Amino acid sequence: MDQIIRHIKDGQHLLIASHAEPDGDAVGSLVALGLALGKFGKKTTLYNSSPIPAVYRFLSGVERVVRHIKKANTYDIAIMLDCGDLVRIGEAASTINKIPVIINIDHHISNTGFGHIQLIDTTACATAEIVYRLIKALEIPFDKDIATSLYTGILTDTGSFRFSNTNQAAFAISKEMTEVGVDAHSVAQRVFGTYSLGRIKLLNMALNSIEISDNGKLSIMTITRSMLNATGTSPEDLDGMINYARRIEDVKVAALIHEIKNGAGKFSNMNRYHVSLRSDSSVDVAAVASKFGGGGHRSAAGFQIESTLVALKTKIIELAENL
Ligand SMILES: [Mn+2]
Repeated sequence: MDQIIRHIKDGQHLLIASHAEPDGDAVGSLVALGLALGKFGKKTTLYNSSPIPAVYRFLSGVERVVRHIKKANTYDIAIMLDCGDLVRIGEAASTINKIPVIINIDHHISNTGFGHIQLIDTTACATAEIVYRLIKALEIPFDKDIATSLYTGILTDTGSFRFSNTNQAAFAISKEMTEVGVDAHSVAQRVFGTYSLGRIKLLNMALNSIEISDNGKLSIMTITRSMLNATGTSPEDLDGMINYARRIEDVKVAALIHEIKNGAGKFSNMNRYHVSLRSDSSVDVAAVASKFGGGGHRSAAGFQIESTLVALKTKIIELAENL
């Protein structure tokens, strides 16, 4: 923390970024730190390679997030948030790699330890918790906008204070942020309040796709590109759908298979898939995901793979039998 503070104080132009296809923690941490360092008198650029999901666009400061960065020598420091691996940043990863000081702030157990300085706390409920500590250590006063971003990060990453990463800090920070002006009801309305009709239709298809392994311990939900096309939805609409597969009685692990694009191979039935894994925490899905080159937390992890759908399901079911 002391090293990071020294670098921030000396920094001229700081690049702050979070992982592609951002969730509430990735957006909230990014915006909160950007607003806070702005108040601290620092020149900052906020970067995310993906569009900000509609449900998080109410946060003040998201309009500052850009999808492209300038040459590496524009910035003297890069602060990477909620990003287990530098490649998760997306397109700009190779440019960021050339920035003189890379600071890695995260709570993923699978973090590769990339960068020059690491502030990784796997007991933190969200990266927003660590960003809170950093803002506090810099003695930057919280205001309603910073507080709302941090609260959104904690609210979403803890699944509304229900997931196993929900700790005392989640409540303590949330209490402090409400004292600074966070309107918990209005945040909840924005983040969880309404769904587009397309998203409800996609949910219907996703529920129909659920398969259960013979031993009843694994559920698989499959979402193809044609489902997204048919419902006019985008990948951000998948957010949270895996929880329906995870909540089924006796299920210990849920897998969401999301078809991303055609495979590079010559066989037309090969596709690139993103697989999200969730467990009731009796199974370490980060360990499972790492076998496929992915990562995450004990009860929430993921990986990408090029495969046929049938072969991929077979692999996942084999895994279930070994649970
Ligand atoms: Mn997070």
